[in-house]
Amino acid sequence: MHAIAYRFAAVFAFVFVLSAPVGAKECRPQVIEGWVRMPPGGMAKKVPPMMAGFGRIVNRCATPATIVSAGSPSFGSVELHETRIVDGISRMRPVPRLRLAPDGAAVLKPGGMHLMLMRPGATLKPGSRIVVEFVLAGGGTLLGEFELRRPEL
Ligand SMILES: [Cu+2]
Repeated sequence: MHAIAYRFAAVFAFVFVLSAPVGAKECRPQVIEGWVRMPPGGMAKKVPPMMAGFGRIVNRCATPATIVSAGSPSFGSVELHETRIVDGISRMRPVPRLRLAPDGAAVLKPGGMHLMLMRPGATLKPGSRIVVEFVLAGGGTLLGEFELRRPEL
């Protein structure tokens, strides 16, 4: 009798643990296919002052979300930038707010919008997984994972 009761209790607790965080958590956008471009020449000699991050930020929620800042334990600072051609010259400018419509997505790609990752830590190497935390308007956060890759990949 006791053994069966314990087993039911264990199964119930397990299901509760699995389902509780999902039910309690608000819907948040997700980062998919995140990667960071390692500068040409690698980092054998010297850590470069900055790197660019790419991927997609997908909002599968029923409500819009706005990213207002970003940070990473692997970098001194992180900003969202966009690249634009002005008078034939490629220029970058910060994107202070990135709004994601319901079922919308932002594409970060070379030559377009990107994450500017400044002052990298010395331990980064190809294959490193970089965690970036995005802060949403209203105070929520979301975590994205970015893989450090060589430029030719
Ligand atoms: Cu930039």
